[in-house]
Amino acid sequence: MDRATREFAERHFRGLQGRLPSGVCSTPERADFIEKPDSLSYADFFKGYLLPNLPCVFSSAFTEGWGSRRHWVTPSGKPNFDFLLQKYGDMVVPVANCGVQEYNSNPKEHMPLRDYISYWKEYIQENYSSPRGCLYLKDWHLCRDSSAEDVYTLPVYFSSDWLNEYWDTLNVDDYRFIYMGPAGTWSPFHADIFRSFSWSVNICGRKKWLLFPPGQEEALRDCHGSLPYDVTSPSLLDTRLYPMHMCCKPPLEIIQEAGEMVFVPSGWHHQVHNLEDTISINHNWVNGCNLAAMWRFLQQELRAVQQEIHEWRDTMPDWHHHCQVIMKSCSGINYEEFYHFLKIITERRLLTLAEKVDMRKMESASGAGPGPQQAAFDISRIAEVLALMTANPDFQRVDTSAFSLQPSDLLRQLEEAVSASVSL
Ligand SMILES: O=C(O)CCC(=O)C(=O)O
Ligand SMILES: [Fe+2]
Repeated sequence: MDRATREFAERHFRGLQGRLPSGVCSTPERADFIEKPDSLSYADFFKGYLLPNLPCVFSSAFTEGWGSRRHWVTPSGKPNFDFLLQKYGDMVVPVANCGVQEYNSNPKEHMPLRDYISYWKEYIQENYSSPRGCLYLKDWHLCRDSSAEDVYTLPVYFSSDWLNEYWDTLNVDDYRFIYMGPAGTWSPFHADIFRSFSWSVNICGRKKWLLFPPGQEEALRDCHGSLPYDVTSPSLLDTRLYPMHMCCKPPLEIIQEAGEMVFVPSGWHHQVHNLEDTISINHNWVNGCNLAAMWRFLQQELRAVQQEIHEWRDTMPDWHHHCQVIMKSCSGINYEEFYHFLKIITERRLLTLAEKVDMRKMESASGAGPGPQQAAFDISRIAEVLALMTANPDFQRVDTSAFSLQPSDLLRQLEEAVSASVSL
């Protein structure tokens, strides 16, 4: 990131004064299509899509050199089952049954990739049908479970990714996924975990995306306040069931071809259909641009838990602590872990700023990507969100006595770093 982009970004967030961009943003007619890799710099992407939280599609030229596009695909553009079997056949993968609705998702089982590929081949032979239903391999953590070298290279636009940076330091998990499935497999209506961004590349095949800007989902709630499982279901036209549906604008539709890369902004609800036999790679990611959205989401998650067990509030000692425990098991994160996440990212950015002279050389050499200006921007975003957090009564109830660094001390360090980086 260059200095001008950082100033632009900091002005953008100062203008919001701690609020998220308000209300429903209107649905764009179409998503921008970026044809040539050298026509869009990191700063262009940052200012044009990440900050305004707008989707875009990158052409297949951006992923031309990826090993997966060479090895995982046959010359006719179909999944290369032989290669995948030989390389990954023994690995155990998660598989969802698209034909069975369980709440707003699908039941999942685990099986060796070998068995999933046998199923897939049979499914094709039987004209895309099977007594086992329509099975979709989803959320396979290939990078966590094996070396994914030669599979793909992280595009620079998506390199400020604190979620994966944080989980990599803990060495237990990641938010890097492989999806594969026959034509007809699909992902039900959802917004991504923690209000993260996602990017998704088709290694082969085609997808149809239906995207709704943040806030539009309110018009898609049913008479009980629940979001739909399938936004294409005719039941949405029943005004008794979906009383606000007529206020909902049609979604932004994207047809994503082989090799193309879709950027999904934070908090945009979406539903995704594989139009052909498709393999895709995606990451979920959070950074300074959607950190406040993540914090707001965590507060909503806690509120939902509190509502669920409110009747025990007066009789249960440690009720607030129990809410945090339940939140961690339902949402994968609670306030303590979110604080730890902010602390780890802060420490890494303070290191970058301490080494800024070397980093500045690096930045100018590569011409893009994170460096001291990005670190300074990150620090300013964490400072803003941590200030909100330390003022939050539920966070104030978290027992921080065993924390290696008290939140007030971290906030002071951040504020000092923000002041020192003004002249950077
Ligand atoms: O490709 C799919 O089925 C779902 C992908 C998705 O939801 C995402 O990348 O956020
Ligand atoms: Fe998603």
